[in-house]
Amino acid sequence: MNAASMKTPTIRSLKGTAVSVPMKRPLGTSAQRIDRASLLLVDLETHEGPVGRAYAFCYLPSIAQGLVPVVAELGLALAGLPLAPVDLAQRMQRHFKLPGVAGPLAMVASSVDTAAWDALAIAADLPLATLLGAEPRPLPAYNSNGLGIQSPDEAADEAEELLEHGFLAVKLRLGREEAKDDLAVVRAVRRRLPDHVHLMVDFNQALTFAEGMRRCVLLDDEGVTWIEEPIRHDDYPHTALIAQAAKTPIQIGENFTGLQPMAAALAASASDYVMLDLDRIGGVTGWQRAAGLASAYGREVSSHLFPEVSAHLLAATPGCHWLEYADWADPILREPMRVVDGMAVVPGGPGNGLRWDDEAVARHRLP
Ligand code: SMN
Ligand code: MG
Repeated sequence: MNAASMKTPTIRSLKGTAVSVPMKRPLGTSAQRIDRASLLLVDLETHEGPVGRAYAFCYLPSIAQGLVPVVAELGLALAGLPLAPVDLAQRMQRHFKLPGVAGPLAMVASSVDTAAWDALAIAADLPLATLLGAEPRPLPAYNSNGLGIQSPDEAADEAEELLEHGFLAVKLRLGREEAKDDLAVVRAVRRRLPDHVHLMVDFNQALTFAEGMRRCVLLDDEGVTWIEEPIRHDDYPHTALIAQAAKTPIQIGENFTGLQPMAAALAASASDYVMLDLDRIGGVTGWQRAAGLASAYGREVSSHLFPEVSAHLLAATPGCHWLEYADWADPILREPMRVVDGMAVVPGGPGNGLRWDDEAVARHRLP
């Protein structure tokens, strides 16, 4: 290889596209019912040819739409720069310094980072996992589709349906007014699932501290693998007290925006397990740093959303635990993620494997 062919590619442009795609199984959380996935698709073009891709899960259609010009403006600031994600991350921190790298702006910075790593892996002709130093391998996945707030019978039926593709774990949303109503659903679902199937539960921050203490201990002997976000996501001292009181491991992390909250949570022993959200933690660059932090504290690491890219990252994460599988981006993907015998398949082609189905994108595009 001559020196010229080894030059770092340079960024040509960034493009954001907002889409809203119907979800097969609506998700009724304690906070809100979601029945469409509002996604911001990010394309990063390089002068040399490789195009990097990522998407952000924006929760509301207006957020996806509102971020399209933000991506275009960031593209003007990054055009011509080398495709060097660590340097780009610093540049993006500066770009968003005054408004603050939080909420939707953190999603933009994270997805551009993810797209940059994709383009880099494509330029290197390697799967992202391989570029990060890990062999692509099948990963244990839990089925996070469906299982929103619903009746015990409906939840038990749905839990059974979710075992298709050999899933060995599912996640149930909790946080009803009354603890006894949550408990009735946990018991109905647990009874219906074979013993070896894991059942995770997620309160989505529904409880006060006092209720959290009471309701997490109530689940002590109900066969639950983890209890997620029982109280406010950023109340680490009280989450730590709940983790001490409850037998079931406590899981938090989907709301860590950047490394500082995660460092504070780990220092406070807030949870037994941590999960990382690619779009809040800082894309591939942020995830790798977070994986190091989790490893220093000896914590198991799971993923939150973005199964397609998180699979590459989890393969390269010490303490790799569970991949959260959801099919929410499938309608706009040319090759949706595959799960075989409950294990997610890390795509073996170059890059992270995200390719848009252009016709579907046009159909679901938001104005
Ligand atoms: C969740 C994910 C996506 C939208 C709403 C809620 C949930 C999870 O907290 O962990 O899957
Ligand atoms: Mg959650």
